[in-house]
Amino acid sequence: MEKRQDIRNLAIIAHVDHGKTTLVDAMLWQSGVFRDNEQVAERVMDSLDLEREKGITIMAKNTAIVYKGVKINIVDTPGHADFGGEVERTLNMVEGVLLLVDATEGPLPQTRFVLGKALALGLPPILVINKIDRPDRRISEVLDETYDLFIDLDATEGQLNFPIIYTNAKAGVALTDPEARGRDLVPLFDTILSAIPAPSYDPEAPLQFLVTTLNHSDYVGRVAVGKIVNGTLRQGREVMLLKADGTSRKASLSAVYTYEGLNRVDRQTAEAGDIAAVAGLDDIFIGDTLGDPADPRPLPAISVEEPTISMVFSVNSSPLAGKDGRYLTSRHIKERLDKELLYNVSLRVEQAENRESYRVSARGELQLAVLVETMRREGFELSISRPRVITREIDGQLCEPMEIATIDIPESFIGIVTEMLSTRRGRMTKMVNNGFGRVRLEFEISSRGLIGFRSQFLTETRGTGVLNALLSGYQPYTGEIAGRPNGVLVSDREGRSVTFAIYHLQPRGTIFVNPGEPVYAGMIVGENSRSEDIWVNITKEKKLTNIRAAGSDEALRLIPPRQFSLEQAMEYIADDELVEVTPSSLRLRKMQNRQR
Ligand SMILES: Nc1nc2c(ncn2[C@@H]2O[C@H](COP(=O)(O)OP(=O)(O)OP(=O)(O)O)[C@@H](O)[C@H]2O)c(=O)[nH]1
Ligand SMILES: [Mg+2]
Repeated sequence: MEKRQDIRNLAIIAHVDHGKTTLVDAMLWQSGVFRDNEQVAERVMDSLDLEREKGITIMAKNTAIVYKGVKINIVDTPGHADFGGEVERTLNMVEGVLLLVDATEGPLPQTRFVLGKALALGLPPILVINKIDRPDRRISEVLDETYDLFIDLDATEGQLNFPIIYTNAKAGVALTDPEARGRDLVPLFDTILSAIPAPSYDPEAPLQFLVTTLNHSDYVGRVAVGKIVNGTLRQGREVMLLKADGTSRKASLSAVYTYEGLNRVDRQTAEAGDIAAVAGLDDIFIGDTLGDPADPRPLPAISVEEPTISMVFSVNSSPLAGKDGRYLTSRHIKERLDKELLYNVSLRVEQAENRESYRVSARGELQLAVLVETMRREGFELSISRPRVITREIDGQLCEPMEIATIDIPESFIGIVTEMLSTRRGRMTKMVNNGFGRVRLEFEISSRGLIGFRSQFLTETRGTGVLNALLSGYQPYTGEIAGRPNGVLVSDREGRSVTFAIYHLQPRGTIFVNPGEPVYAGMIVGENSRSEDIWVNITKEKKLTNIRAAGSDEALRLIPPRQFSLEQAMEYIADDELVEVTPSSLRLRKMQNRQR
């Protein structure tokens, strides 16, 4: 075996929001990728619209910088648990990881998940304690908690000897001693060169390129990103495409790229050890190998965790369908989902019971919500059902996905939160008081029990609570969990909502619509304060019995309606309800348009 001393490949992994993308920004700036006066967006790697809006990374992305003559390929990964599949795959192209941990929050569920994957692959970590500028930082405790986590995950002696770097990613400062002063990321760059192994390869072996990510380019079509394990990629050269299912065919590479800063740069050749991308193969998929036609040697296929939650996507059948969307039919929806499957490996799509519907399975609600949000921006209309967990039969027993929920709250909310979770059949496994007036609780709870919990939790803790959850595996079914405690107010006819009617319905619960909004029979216009559903006339006008009363509607004070985000709407609805999604509106509705 030989080593590419001029290359390092690493992935940055962490729990959501611990600062990965911000650190990549600083690394890009300090390695001279941008001109001094260049206008560059903050968290430049978060380039998708939804990533910028939500402030989170959704897709893993590649970049490369040069430091002391060594090319450092960096993969920025998402920290949100729903996109854990992205992280898992990208670990197949690197030789080490930067594990970021927030200096205040410490290791959280996703830290455990991503670190577990990295250690299992034998990747050496560099521990980066980030956000050391936070006034409430607690560096030594966080360090202890991180060591505990490594031990808990059965790290080897070698893996436990990780170097530690302290950073303020926002200011672009890295230190080997948290109390020292610093100006730049040099200590981090130097540690990367010394602690992350150079990629090794077999100079005698034929081409082996493992596909770990797919991108799309309007110019060249599908672009497959991965690591050149052995051999050389050459533009125009004939290669063997070895599919993960065992079939193979010859193909020719129309383009070969490597990374330089934020760009994918065209190359004649790319050599073993580097992270590269190829174009020209429209049927290439994640887990496939490109090999030498004279000596094809497939690499082990990549495994991705199975989906745990599913939701039915169907045609928008509401009376208001087709008003503002461009893509309405089940064929449109099917084609769009098929396209998504090409890039989104952790997703599954199957025909649902109804011919016009598809069951889409994913790793979590946010992953599904992101897909729906993307589709509506592209001009789709659809209706979606309440998310359901995917159960499995294990040894003849019905099992369901379980999660570890980590909750940070002010002490005063312990009672209410514990009660909410126990009615959802959660079991408290840990309680730590950090002494800042906040406590951290850990619960073991079914994924089913967590559906709809997040919004309730935020309301009850007045927005001060932080909830993180991580799938921990399958366990026997935990029993019935009561659904939404409240019934809904359902419009019994088509028309427009009217101030007068809303005013008189307000005392019954919480209204979801503004005056003047179109409504239809079966549309949910509010929440009942009691448990049953009531069908109401929200279009009722005041009878104009005398002149003075006319127009006095303005005097009726309305409480602002409750508005739902897509995720909140998905979590809110019951089994016999749907969310109607169009490019410009979200409406909740009953599946039936008549009271039964
Ligand atoms: N005070 C402080 N804030 C930081 C630091 N690094 C990052 N942040 C902030 O933390 C927030 C999250 O940063 P991101 O870089 O998006 O975190 P991330 O790990 O990429 O998040 P995901 O990709 O969604 O998992 C942003 O508001 C950053 O400005 C730091 O060193 N100090
Ligand atoms: Mg990020």
